[in-house]
Amino acid sequence: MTTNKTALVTGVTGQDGSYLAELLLSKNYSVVGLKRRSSTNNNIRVEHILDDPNFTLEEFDLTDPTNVIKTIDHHQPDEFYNLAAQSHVKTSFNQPTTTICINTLGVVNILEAIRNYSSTTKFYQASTSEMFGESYDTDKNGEKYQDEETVMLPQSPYGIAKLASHRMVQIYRESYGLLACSGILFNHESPRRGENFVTRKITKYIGDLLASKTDETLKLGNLSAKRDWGHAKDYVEAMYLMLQQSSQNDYVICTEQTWSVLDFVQRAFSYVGLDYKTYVEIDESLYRPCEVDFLRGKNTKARKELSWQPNTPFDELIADMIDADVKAAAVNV
Ligand code: NAP
Ligand code: F7E
Repeated sequence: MTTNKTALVTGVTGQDGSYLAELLLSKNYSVVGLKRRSSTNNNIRVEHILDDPNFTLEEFDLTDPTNVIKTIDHHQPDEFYNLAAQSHVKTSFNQPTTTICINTLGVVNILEAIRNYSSTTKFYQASTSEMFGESYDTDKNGEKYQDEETVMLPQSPYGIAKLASHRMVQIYRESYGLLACSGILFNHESPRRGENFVTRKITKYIGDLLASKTDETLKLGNLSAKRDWGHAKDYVEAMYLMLQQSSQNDYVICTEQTWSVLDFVQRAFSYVGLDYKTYVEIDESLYRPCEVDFLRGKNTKARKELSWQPNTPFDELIADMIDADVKAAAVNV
């Protein structure tokens, strides 16, 4: 089967990168997955597509401007999806400089390379609901929400770094006519979620517990924070749709529902017939210096202009993650 478009995907070894690469391959793209060098094999999330003739992996680090220029100039891609990031909010408090280097300067490197060497390339930037921080609007029923018009007041080095690159994308679009957009994605999870994000930490613990691989308690931080949690598989569809539009724009992608971390914990343990209180312990060292207390998006613009909608209810997401972790733990006993 001949392919007609080439897409470059940074962060392809991550959760979203792996799902997006799969989606683009299913649409007959030629996909170049860009990954930074590592001393050990971290291809686990893309192992199943490595043999696909339309998929190649290349070494790439977005903090290296020459490397970025050469890669983009060489491929002249139709589409470039930038999913690479230092993506952990708590880590960003301990490594603010690294976070700014990757999440802000790295994006500027890509924008400059596209502007100067491949100006017809369409560009997608992975922006985030963390940019809203402590800010929200209130609708006529008194419900709090965030959408494309909500003021952004980030509460972490991660949020600030992402907001700087978000604004850069807007500036390159408006000043130089770059075909560039940002998806403002709220939290999205899956069985491929990194193990140090709270949802996966919980579901992996449950898998290990049921396989008798742990007899320790599950240590968690702040259980009262609220998040709008969707499924990563649904969200990569939105990324693709954004680059198929005739002009580029920014979109909030979310489920419009909000749940506390405690809601997730309770439902996850109850899915396997257990009471979380027996297993969970609060560890204050896991609290953040500054927390985002409430996130609930409104996706009206994406529904209308992209015909996108989330397809995975909260309980289905939890079930998908637990089923996968229970299966993996049982296999690896
Ligand atoms: P993830 O699983 O942590 O993946 C991040 C990817 O970036 C990994 O492949 C990582 O490579 C790569 N990377 C990090 N630094 C790099 C560098 N200097 N050069 C090249 N690659 C580098 O994150 P994710 O959950 O898939 O999220 C994808 C993107 O969406 C990120 O930009 C994240 O900030 C953003 N986002 C995520 C969410 C969410 O809820 N998941 C919500 C909003 C926005 P290694 O494998 O070598 O570490
Ligand atoms: O924390 C609380 C924590 O690390 C969620 C990233 O993908 O989404 C993600 O960022 C909540 C926070 O995700 C633990 O304090 C309690 O309130 O899973 P998380 P995040 O910080 O919301 C946004 C949209 C992104 O863009 C980011 O890239 O859970 N929490 N106990 C905990 N969090 C962690 N990680 N570990 C705990 O033990």
